[in-house]
Amino acid sequence: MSAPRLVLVLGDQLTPSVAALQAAEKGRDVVVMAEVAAEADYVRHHPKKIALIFAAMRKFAARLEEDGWQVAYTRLDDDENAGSIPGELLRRAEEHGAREVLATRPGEWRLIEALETCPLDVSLLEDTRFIATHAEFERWAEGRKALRMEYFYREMRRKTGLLMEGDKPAGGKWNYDHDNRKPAADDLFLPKPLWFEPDETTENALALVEARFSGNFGRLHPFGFATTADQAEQVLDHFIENALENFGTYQDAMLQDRRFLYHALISAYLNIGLLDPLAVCRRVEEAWKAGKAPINAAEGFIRQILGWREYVRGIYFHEGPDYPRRNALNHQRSLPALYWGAETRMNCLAQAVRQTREEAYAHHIQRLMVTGNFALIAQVNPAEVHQWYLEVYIDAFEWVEAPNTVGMSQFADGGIIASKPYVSSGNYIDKMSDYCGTCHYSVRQKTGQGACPFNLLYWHFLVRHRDRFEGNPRTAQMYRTWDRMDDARRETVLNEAETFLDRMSKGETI
Ligand code: FAD
Ligand code: DLZ
Ligand code: SF4
Repeated sequence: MSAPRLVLVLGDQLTPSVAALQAAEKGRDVVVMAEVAAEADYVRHHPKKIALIFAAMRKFAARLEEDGWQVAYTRLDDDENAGSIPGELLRRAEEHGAREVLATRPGEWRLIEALETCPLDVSLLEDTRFIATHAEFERWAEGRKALRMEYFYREMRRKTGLLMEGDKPAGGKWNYDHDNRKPAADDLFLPKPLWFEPDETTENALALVEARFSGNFGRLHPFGFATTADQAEQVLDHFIENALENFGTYQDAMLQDRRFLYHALISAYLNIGLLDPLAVCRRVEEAWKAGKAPINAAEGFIRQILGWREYVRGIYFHEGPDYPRRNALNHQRSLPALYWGAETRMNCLAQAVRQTREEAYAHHIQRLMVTGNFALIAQVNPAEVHQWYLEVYIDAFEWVEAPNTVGMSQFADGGIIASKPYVSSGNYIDKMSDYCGTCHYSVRQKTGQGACPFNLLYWHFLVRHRDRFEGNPRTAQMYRTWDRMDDARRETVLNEAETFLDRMSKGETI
């Protein structure tokens, strides 16, 4: 029999359809899975994220063994653990007399480079779990002046036939976002997230994480995440049955005691391989066809996965390894301690951070228009913002996190992803949430003692970057509003904003 090959399956590649497994031969090849310090420590991940990945890896390995695969699995606390993925491959290569490695291209430049320089014969196979191939994205991007998601999304609709009637979009419009901006009223019938009581395997992973990572930001217990593909399917079913109908309408709403609203809570499962993106979109399309959800909900949801998720991945690989370090606006302040749970009087931030610490989850608008918006108008160094998002969310992997943070949220790529900076005064937060009612600051107050800091920093940001944004049709109107204010008021806003930023930089409670 020919020599065995090693088949690498990473912690976010947990599906039998992953390319390396598809290319391998059962009975000949050895699947290598390893919990390693290099992956668990390269940032201080939220403890829930590490527990999810280790529990899901262990269960997936057991499933592969049941299916007849030979699996060499290394636990984090195994004595011989080499500490890194290339180290584990070398150790297993020696053990099994193997030279060749089949690997699915990782979702992060750091690990791609580590595999490319590993002294074994590593074949990096394209990750076929995505709907667009790299070649398709590159063909779409070639020669375009602006890489806007909306046009890429239309290509993907045509490619997959999702929500298409012949060559026309279902219902006559490509995008129903216009119907999707309602603030939420608290609703007693809001769906409750599904909860999975930890089994023995999950309990073991939790104990390991508690022993090794309890210093990381984030609460480990209680832990009720799905850790197998079957359970992740149940989460999807639950969403389709109970929340999809209202997903579009309340997509941007925020309520402080209703953390999950009508969101699907499936990003982590998609990102680690427990759910397949195209299959998820097809399920939602079926629900729409069956009359279970209106078009604005189905289209809004499918756009997030078929459009945004595929698009940000395309951008991450198109732009290259330096992308997460870009800083087009030259913002240099440090991330304030409130992001790590230090006291703040800003209720919106306190709520978003508390929820993040407890759940490893915040929905898109909390990430974009509360924590992201504040970091941007407070002119925080985007590299620090990027690191924060990578550390604190259960679904954070660099290919999806960096474009969302560095590009969409911080405008640090100079406008490749976002056609305008996502900044707002307190008004937007007040309109979309119930945060302001119980805040120390007054959202209606524009200056003076107790004025909402978003109201000051918003203008300060726009004034500082006037050269860049004044000519942008999407922000030009704001400069006209600013110019109409009287001089004294403008001076007060800018002085108060400076004072606030100085206090923030000195570490005072803000
Ligand atoms: P829903 O709101 O129910 O949406 C359904 C699905 O659409 C999600 O599960 C997700 O797979 C996909 N999706 C929605 N928006 C996006 C988007 N902008 N980019 C990619 N996919 C999207 N998402 C991650 O998966 N990992 C991250 O690390 C991540 N970091 C983010 C950082 C910032 C600053 C911002 C603004 C957004 C980030 N997002 C990230 C996108 C989005 O916030 C999450 O995908 C979403 O909140 C996950 O919750 P959900 O499953 O309930 O999503
Ligand atoms: C995120 C993560 C963690 C915490 N631990 C492991 C691990 O021990 N072993 C592993 O194979 N993968 C892990 N991962 C996922 C990787 O970091 C992920 O594959 C890369 O970031 C590329 O997306
Ligand atoms: Fe946030 Fe300002 Fe509202 Fe307070 S008043 S919750 S700081 S937007």
